[in-house]
This record gives sequence, structure tokens and C-alpha cells, in this order.
Amino acid sequence: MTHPLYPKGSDPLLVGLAGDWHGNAGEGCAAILRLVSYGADIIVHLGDFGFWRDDMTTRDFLMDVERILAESDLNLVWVDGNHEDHARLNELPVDDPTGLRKISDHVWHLPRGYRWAWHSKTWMALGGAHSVDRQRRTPGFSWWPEETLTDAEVAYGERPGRVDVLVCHDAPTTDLIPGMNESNWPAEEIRASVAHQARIRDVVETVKPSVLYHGHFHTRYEADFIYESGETHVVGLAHGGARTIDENVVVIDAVTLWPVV
Ligand SMILES: [Mn+2]
Repeated sequence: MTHPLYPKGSDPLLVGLAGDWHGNAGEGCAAILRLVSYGADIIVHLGDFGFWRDDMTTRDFLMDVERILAESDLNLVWVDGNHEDHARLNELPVDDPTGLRKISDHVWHLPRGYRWAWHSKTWMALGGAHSVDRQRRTPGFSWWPEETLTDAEVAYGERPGRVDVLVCHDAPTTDLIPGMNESNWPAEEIRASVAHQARIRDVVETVKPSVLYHGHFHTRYEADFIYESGETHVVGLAHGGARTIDENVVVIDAVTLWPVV
């Protein structure tokens, strides 16, 4: 078997990234086809992918996405968001040679803290976020406590070696996101969200990546995040239900790590 991150035995030149699909097959397939049209060699999905509780809708979503990826001869790897069935995901074995979780032939999960390199640039996956709508959800059915990063997972940032690009679901701060207004949510949920962003920020300040890509906020934007010890270019992608599909996807040059589309 070839490694899912190096399916053709070489590093990808163009990496397609996509934001939240929430298990919507129409959105997912449209985004995949758009990335195919841009020449993406692989897709990295930024969470709230749609690995949801095991029902017909989830199975259909996973089957549709697998089929269109197979037809396009493309692999998709993804970081977990908050809206995934984390209990079911965590039960899946981590594949021994690759360190990834296999969902289907062309779909693989990137465990939190997982690192890999393309063109000598190191990537690190860091899923998770806090659900501000948690109080409307049912534990084990539509909400899972494993959605947030643990202390041990945050400490993965301290592993030796530099990281050039972080792929996350949550952002290091919402201060950079235009039009952010969380005030409709209960204060304790906003506090928990902010605390989770601080965990991402801790990892950013430890590994000092040159770029960070994330989803979760359903907003496409770019900004420079400046902190005491460095600076990281942050790109947020919108969800699949955004006004235009190009708010949901971006293609980046795997050498420079910056967007080309
Ligand atoms: Mn989310």
C-alpha cells in the first residue's frame, strides 16, 4: 500500500484545503470537484468534516465523498472539528505504518499532533474546538466531550523540530476574524471557546508556524497574527454553505505554503 499522504510516491505540488462540510454530501462533492479543477494533488480538510454518528446520512456522505475522490484519483486527509462523533473516531485504530486513521480508501483522519513533511516543510494537524451550542446538544448523540484539546495534546507542540504550517479546526484568536459576534451564546460557552482558542495560541507560540489554516467560524479571511515571539499568517476558510464555493476552499503551493487560488 502506498502512504495516503504520498499516494504517487512523491510530494504534492498543490494542496487543496477545505472548510466545514458538516456531513453535507452536496457541499463536499462540489468542493472536491472545484479543487480537482484547480489541479490539487491532495485535499486537507479542516474539520467539521462530517464523521458523525453512524446513521444513513453519515454513511451516504462518507460513501459519496469516497466515490468522488476515487473517481478523481485524489486522497483527502482531515483534522477533526468539534462536530464529529469523537467516541467513534477515537475507537478506530491508528494504522501502524502511517499513523493515520483509515476511514475509507481515499479518506484518512489526521490524529491531533500528527506531523508530516512535504518538500521539507513540516505540517502539524491539531483538531478540536468547543461547541458554543453545546447546551442544545445531547452527549453521545450530538456532542462529545472529546471535542476539545487535552493538556497532553497541547503538549504535542513541544515535540522537537520546527513546524511550518499548522492545520487546525479552531483559530488562535477570534480577534482577527471580521464580523465575529458571539454575543448571542451563553457567556460560559463563550468563555470556554476563548479558553480553547488560547490552547491553539499556546501551540502557535510554541511552534511558531509561518502559516496556519483553520475552519470552524464559517468565514473566509486572511490576517497576520503577531505575538511576542513571532508572527503567523492565518487563513480561515468558510463552510460549504457559504455564498460561493471559493470561500470554502483554497489551493496552496506546497513549497511556499501560501495560497495560489
Ligand atoms: Mn466547528
